[in-house]
Amino acid sequence: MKTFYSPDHLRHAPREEFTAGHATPAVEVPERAERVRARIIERKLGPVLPPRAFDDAPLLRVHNGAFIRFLDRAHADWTTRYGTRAGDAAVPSVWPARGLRTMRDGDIESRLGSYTFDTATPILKGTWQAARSAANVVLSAAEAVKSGEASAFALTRPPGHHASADLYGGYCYLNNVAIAAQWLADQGARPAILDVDYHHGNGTQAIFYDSSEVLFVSIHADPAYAYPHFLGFADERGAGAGEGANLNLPLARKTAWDGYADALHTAITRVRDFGPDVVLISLGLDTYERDPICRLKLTTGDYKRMGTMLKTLGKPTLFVFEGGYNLEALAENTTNVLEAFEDR
Ligand code: Q9C
Ligand code: ZN
Repeated sequence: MKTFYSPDHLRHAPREEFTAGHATPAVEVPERAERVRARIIERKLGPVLPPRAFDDAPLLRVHNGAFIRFLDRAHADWTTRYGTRAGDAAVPSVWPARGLRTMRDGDIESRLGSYTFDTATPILKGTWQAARSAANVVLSAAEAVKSGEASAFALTRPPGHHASADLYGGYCYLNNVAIAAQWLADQGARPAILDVDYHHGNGTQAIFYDSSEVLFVSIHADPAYAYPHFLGFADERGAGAGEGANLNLPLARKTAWDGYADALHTAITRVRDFGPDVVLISLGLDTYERDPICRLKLTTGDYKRMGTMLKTLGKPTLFVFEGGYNLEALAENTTNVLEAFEDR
């Protein structure tokens, strides 16, 4: 299996996020992708290739143009406003909640509050370059699958599935998997997205909610107790033409492989019934039993079982890297999925 990777992700190196009112050490760090890349080479999964440069058109099929311009300029605008006094990271402290007015062309504070929904997703000097290169990575991997590869892995960082058309958050800025799915649909394909990250892919769901062109299925910790808290419930089934093309499978705390496999079987059945000609997997490994911020109970061996089950779909498959924060186990868990999928 070909892996696509850009070292530009190293430019996005958060040191802290704000969780439960405290500055806590960042978990979405460069070492994540570096460890996975090293393990792919050690296990001889296949070549690790640089992306080619795509223009902005595929991004603009998914994201709002003003949002993209905001992301590109936000850190410079923050520095102009605050210098180094406010530290390295642009993070808002106020939001246009109910009754307040969204201000997408206001000052930097208004724009930060209007374009994000949490305090965990800092904008650093190199964030835009990293996110923009991740879009090239996922598009290059999509192009490989489109040209006949049975599978490909986009080793994207920062992740993407929490970002919607005009909102960033959850460590995500551009929605990598959505950009690839829309690009594939625009090439005439019929894509299905299966999101196995611990967290609900609220951004991906929102982007395709009204669409019957792209199926979205997500298995995740129930938002009744888990981030992103405000989307990802079982009654969200799509709207308009997209009615029925969205399936959420929320899981109870501490679900282990048996319960997880039931949901995965349901998800795979729905994907098969949709009749896709390409499958995109939002591959988060934060369902792991010792993930530092999550509460499901998958083991390192279970990721092989996951790869074997995904293989039964028998479709060209694009794996897109999302979350997973246990640095000791992340590379093994990731390559277990990919290797089991390839095994014949
Ligand atoms: N107290 C991804 O896995 N912070 N994003 C949660 C919990 C945000 C996760 C705070 C978690 C985002 C791609
Ligand atoms: Zn996650």
